[in-house]
Amino acid sequence: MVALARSPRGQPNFEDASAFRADVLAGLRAAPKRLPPKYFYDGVGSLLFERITELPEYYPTRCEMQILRKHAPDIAKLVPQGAALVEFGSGSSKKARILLRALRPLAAYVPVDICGEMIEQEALELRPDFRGLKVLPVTADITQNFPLPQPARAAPVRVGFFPGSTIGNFEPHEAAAFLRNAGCILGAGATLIVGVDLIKPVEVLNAAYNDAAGITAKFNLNLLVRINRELGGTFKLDTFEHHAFYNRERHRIEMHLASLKRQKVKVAGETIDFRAGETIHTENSYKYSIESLGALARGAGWQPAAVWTDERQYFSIQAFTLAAQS
Ligand code: AVJ
Repeated sequence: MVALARSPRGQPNFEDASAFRADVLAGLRAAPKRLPPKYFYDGVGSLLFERITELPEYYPTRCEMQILRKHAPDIAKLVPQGAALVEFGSGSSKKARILLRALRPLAAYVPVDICGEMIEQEALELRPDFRGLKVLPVTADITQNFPLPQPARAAPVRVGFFPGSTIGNFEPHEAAAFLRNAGCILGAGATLIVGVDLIKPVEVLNAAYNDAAGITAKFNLNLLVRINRELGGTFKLDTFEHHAFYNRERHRIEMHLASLKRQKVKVAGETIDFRAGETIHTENSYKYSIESLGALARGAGWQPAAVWTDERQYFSIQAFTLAAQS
């Protein structure tokens, strides 16, 4: 998982239990209270996220897949023969598969994720379908610098792939830091292909995070279920409510869990006080315009090269090339 976000997990994540405990306690002691969205993706959370991607209101996954399918031949033109493809925070390789089918022979496909077991599993499933392709998973935190496997380093160029609008889980300054770091990892001549959710009518955004079937609410509340199970928490699920809304000033969906009453909750032996209506901020999902992401990328040393969107302009796939010096 990205230090902050990630893409859909296919499996429980295997992060250090003590990091989970420390992050949860720090977040619940803070004012306002918050929890990192990366912890949504335990086994149940990953399955709930899969269900979210199939909801009628949740457009991003469908839009991105549609753009990828429709424009794969054009996107593939940005990836020279013999390049190495590096996927950041890959989770499931569902989207990479569409690209891989359209690409000329590659030096390697390098899925990078903090959850090692999952990408190893994905690699096992990918290899028989792409015979002759070197699939070289790397277990790493994509917000940090990490070494690429030798065949990827030896390739004439490297192309990054960061789908799923995972970039939207970062604060804008963190997104810029990620882009700069990706430039360092990929090196001279690199291209970066990023899937980004776009600013759109507020009703569409609000509906996508407040689905009628209540799956997003379950996904959000599952964080408390996980804390109860893994950290001996005493959260009563029926005393917290899912709140999700678009913050127009900051161009982001915010997700919160609101305490319906004044109460005390125990977590890892510590008592946490809640006022009636007090919330835990569990996620930001930033929305960009083509221009605003372009400006952010330029600031991080990348030159906008191409953009693809769906007809409604709900979602975008944006390509950048590394500026000569940055
Ligand atoms: C996987 C971070 C892109 O922000 O839309 C879906 C996660 N949260 N519904 C998003 C999510 C609530 C999703 N990302």
